[in-house]
Amino acid sequence: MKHFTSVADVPDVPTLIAAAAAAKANPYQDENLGRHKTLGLFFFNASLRTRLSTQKAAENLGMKVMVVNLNQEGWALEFQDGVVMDGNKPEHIREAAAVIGQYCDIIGVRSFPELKSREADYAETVLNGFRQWSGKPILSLESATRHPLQSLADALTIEELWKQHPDYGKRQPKVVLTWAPHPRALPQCVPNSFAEWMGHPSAGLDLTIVQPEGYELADEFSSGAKVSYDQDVALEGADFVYAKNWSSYHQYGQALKLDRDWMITTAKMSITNSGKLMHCLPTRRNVELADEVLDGSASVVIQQAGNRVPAAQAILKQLLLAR
Ligand code: SN0
Repeated sequence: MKHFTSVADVPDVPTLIAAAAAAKANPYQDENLGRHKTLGLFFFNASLRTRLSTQKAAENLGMKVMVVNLNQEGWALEFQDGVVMDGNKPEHIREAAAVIGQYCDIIGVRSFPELKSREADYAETVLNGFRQWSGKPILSLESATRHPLQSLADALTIEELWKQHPDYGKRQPKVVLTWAPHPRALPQCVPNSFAEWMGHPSAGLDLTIVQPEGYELADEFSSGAKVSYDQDVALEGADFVYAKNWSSYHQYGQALKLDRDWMITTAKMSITNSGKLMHCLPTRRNVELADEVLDGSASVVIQQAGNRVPAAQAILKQLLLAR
């Protein structure tokens, strides 16, 4: 695996999930693999889980890690070619990425969408700028359209829990990705990636995406899923409920309405088949998820966040091996 920016970079997803499970069981099995190798983590947006879990995963592999909050600490970067740089952006991505490539063996980048122009965001200008000009393997720490590190941790979490279920081996688990309310307009990254990973036949699960009208994801992500507009119907018999807010793709970047009755409550969870509740975090309590659910036994969000470490470790290992 040369880069990790989407599921398309992964040769075989089940093998990668197994590698993440192995890294969880024995975190120091490859503690010398990253010796004398440097991981640079570059953030244009806030991060808690991604930053800490990727740093810890790299350290488990013996790597050195440099973390930079580029939006606060670096020079503002110009990404357009051929511009006269007499404005407020002192450095071009061509030099910045090439220089970072001199210092780092693997480069992680977090860059959310601006949610103003669909064409600009879905062109992945920032991620691709680093990819094009650094000459080094690129690790997405959530880009404009995807969050694949999260999806691998999600896949590991579902596998761990489903293996303990009495129906394991008898049927596919029913997984429901549900839109949930939020006071702001958020990226489509997490649901895009979740749909792209879990809707693939090799995932071996039955995926439904449920959302209010106008919040449909792009077909390229949702084509492997059943699509529903009725949350109560969709939740029937669910083994896993993945709640997340996202802004509209078709009315690009907009929060169309708040729809507070889409919040996940105990009453909603009671429709499921003793379903487990997942969320990538951070979550807005009592807007997306009610306290009673988040603090109750159905919630697996902390296990899910814990799994970010072995997920990142399995990916960094593959990137190190491919060098
Ligand atoms: C990000 C998102 O993509 O939805 C990161 C999730 C891993 N979430 C937010 O930006 C939440 C911000 C807020 O105001 O709650």
